[in-house]
Amino acid sequence: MKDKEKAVLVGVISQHQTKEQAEEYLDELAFLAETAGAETIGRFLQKLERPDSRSYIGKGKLDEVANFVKHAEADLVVFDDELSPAQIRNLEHSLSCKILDRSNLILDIFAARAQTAQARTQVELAQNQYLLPRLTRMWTHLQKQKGGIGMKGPGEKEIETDRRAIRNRIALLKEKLKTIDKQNQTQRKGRGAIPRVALVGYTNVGKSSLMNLLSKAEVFAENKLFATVDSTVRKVVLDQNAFLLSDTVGFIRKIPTHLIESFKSTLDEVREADVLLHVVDISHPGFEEQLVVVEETLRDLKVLDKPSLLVFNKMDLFLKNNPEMNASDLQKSWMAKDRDAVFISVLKKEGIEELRTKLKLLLNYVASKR
Ligand SMILES: Nc1nc2c(ncn2[C@@H]2O[C@H](COP(=O)(O)OP(=O)(O)OP(=O)(O)O)[C@@H](O)[C@H]2O)c(=O)[nH]1
Ligand SMILES: [Mg+2]
Repeated sequence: MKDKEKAVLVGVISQHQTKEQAEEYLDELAFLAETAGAETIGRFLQKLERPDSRSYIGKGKLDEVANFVKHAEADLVVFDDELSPAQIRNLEHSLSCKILDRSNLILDIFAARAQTAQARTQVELAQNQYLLPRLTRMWTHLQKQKGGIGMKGPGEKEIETDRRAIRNRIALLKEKLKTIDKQNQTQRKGRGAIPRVALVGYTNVGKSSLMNLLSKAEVFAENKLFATVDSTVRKVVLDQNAFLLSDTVGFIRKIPTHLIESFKSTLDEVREADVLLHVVDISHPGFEEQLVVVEETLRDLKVLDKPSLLVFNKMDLFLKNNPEMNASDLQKSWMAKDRDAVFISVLKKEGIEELRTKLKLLLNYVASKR
């Protein structure tokens, strides 16, 4: 097996961030890099009001990174924000390796994970839209590289073609998606009046694991970001109540805009759900911010007002790290204040009965409104 590509990560600590937050963001970028198949060998952070418009970081810092890249023989440098064509051009002058940004990584992971025709088409659309304004720079600089991270999806053939070909491809993919959407709509209509519950949440919080537990389905779950890119729907019977449970792609901060746009139809499962189960990984140091990122995404999708239940998962890990806490303290805290919340561990199968009870109440409520 080929050795892992060696990656160097670069981020900016903006005005409104603490050093800890910036480190945590870089941890997430490292996790993304790992999921994409790279090994992180260096991390650089610089305090800046905002990323530098020419080279993302300042000249001095860039020299430092360039030096490190040279000596450590890094294969790629990953920047924690989407780079503009001008930034890529300038960085190319200073760094003698592959240059990627956060969006590249996410798109790459999605491309590797997409299974259905719908997800594959959606990812390819997002990749093409991302590439269009960066075409000349990205192509020439990536073309010199032999495959690897950042190169999944559009193949050599497309690399040689021009902007117009990419535009045509975008138009074609949009048409293809329209057709798939129509088929899916018909399929969903066929499901009848059975209530629908959607699992939503940040990536890697345990949505697929919970789906497996509740429906005994075998949905791919692992400790990687974006294990799930497609949607899966399963019928679940809770006592007398049957409902359809859907598991879908997780959210993340700074998600590439094109990706959200092209995944709109996958997110129809969320838009058309009667009840949302918002799963949160309470053991994650940044879970409060993740919760906000998800709520903002739900607001964008105009579904924030749907009946929902907050499901704080991975309580086993949380309690291990915080032995002084217990579930009843949490029930009284802000997390369960003015909203429905349960504290569970899918791993230990704890709190699942309470989750079932609360879900039943929500389903009854939904039924009474019909
Ligand atoms: N300790 C602990 N780990 C858990 C628990 N639930 C899930 N996990 C682990 O968390 C990781 C992510 O689980 P998934 O179910 O794939 O998460 P997901 O939300 O579907 O993730 P994406 O599809 O990547 O967005 C896996 O390694 C699970 O084994 C839990 O209650 N406790
Ligand atoms: Mg999943």
